[in-house]
Amino acid sequence: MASKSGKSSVAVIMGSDSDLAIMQTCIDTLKDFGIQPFVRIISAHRTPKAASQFAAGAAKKGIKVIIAAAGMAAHLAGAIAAQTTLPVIGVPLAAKEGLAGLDALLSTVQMPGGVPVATVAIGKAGAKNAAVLAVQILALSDKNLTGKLSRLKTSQAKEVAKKNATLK
Ligand code: RP5
Repeated sequence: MASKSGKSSVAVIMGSDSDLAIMQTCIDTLKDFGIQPFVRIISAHRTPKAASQFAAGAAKKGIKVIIAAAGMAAHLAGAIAAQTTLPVIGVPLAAKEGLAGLDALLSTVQMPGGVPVATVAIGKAGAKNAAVLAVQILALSDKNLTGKLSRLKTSQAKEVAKKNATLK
C-alpha cells in the first residue's frame, strides 16, 4: 500500500538486475496485498555509498520493512541491517555463477548477535515468503492486512485439499 502521502511501506532492494526475475515474485505478492513497494537496485559491493544512503534515509521515507535480496557473497541485507533500526528480511539468491545459492544463504543468515536479518529460503519461495513476512509485520497494526493474510491461508488450504482430492 502506498500510504495517503504516496509513500511505500515496504522497500524491495536487490544487488543486481539479474536478481529481478526472481524478485518479481516478491513484488507481485506485495501488490496482491495492495502494497506498492519501493524497488531499487542497490549493491553492497558495487554501490556501497548508495546502500548507506538508502539505509540511513529509509525510515524517513515512511518505509517500515526492508526486503534485501542478493546472490553470491550476499552482504546487502546485513549491510543495510547494520545501518537502520527497521526490520530487514534477507532473500538469498542463486546467481548464475557460484554455489547455487548456498553462498548467499550463509552470507545472509549468519549475522553476528545484535544485527538480525530475518532470512528466508533461497530463490522464488523465499521471494514470496519475504513479501508475506513483511505483510505479517505490517498486519500487527493493520487489521485489513490481517484479513487478507487469513484469506491467503484459506486459499492455500483449499488448493492442497483439491490436489488431495484428485488422488482418490
Ligand atoms: C550479487 O551478485 C547480485 O545480487 C547478483 O545476485 C550477483 C551477480 O550479479 P551480476 O554479476 O549478475 O550483476 O551482488
